[in-house]
Amino acid sequence: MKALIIGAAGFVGGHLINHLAADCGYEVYATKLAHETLETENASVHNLDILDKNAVSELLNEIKPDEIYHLAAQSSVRLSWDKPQLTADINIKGTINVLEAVRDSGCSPKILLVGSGEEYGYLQPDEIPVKEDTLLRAGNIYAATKACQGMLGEIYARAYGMDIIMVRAFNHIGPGQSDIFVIADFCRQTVLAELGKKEPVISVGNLAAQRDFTDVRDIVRAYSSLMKSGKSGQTYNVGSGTARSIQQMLDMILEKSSVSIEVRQDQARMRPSDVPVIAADISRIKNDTGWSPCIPLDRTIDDIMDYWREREK
Ligand code: A2R
Repeated sequence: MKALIIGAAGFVGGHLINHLAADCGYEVYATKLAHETLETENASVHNLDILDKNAVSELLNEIKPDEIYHLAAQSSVRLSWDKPQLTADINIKGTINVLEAVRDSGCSPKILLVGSGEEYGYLQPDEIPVKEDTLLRAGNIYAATKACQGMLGEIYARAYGMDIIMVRAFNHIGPGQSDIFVIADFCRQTVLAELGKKEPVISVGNLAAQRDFTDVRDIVRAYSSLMKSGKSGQTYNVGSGTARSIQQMLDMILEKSSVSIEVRQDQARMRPSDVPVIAADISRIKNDTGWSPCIPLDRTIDDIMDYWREREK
């Protein structure tokens, strides 16, 4: 089985490469942007910018994959406020380029489009945990582009009979994530304080927001389970099913620190619009694939702290 992972130099890509190659025995092809580095023995690596549709077509014709995992994105909510055009270009136009390139290719791979739990936006208390057919009320620009990607996936599946599955992934965390994301940021700041490389103060934004956090290694297992037994044209939530406040997560991280750390609110870390509570109903993926998350949060945080201790030592 040949799998192509588009946008594999990011956080999820490395974990997905390892899972598909080592646990599933796939022949794995992975793409990255020319300026990115992706060192792996588990995949054949190609440069690809999804804004170049001809390049996507050429690569598909060369590889002829059975499965395509589309991860490439501008995936930061914070950056989407500063760079709305770039976010729309990559997340919407880029996805259309991938889908059109598949249509032109004459092959019919199964495609997984990775969207986000952020697409739901402002949820009412009685809508949580949120089911896939809930109205999308995107609360930020990143979320709006991912909602659009999901609609495009449904349209291409219906109009052209393409084998496409949409995912709404809730917050994933784990070793290797960039510290532009909140949990990686807190863990890195804590480790730097432990190492005496910064004062023992952690800068935080909105701690009241509640999110659904899942270990990235559980997330990539979900993606391959969906490729095996997810239904074409269907959208699936992938998350833990539990909402935890950023404050709770911070407390768990600080408990693991070897030094005492002061928490300081930083206005610059507040977002223009923050959705208060997000949590997934994961019955659909459980029913259709048998997947459920299995890595305890405590182990995930230990692994993230160890990742930063190793990187920053
Ligand atoms: O933005 P960069 O330089 O970090 O590169 C990202 C890459 N990417 C692209 N790849 C091909 N053509 C483009 N025009 C393009 N623009 C950006 O996609 C990055 O290496 C990768 C996405 O990885 P991350 O940002 O680390 O996302 P993550 O956490 O791996 O999530 C995978 C998917 C994304 O679609 C998220 O929006 C979704 O899961 O939650």
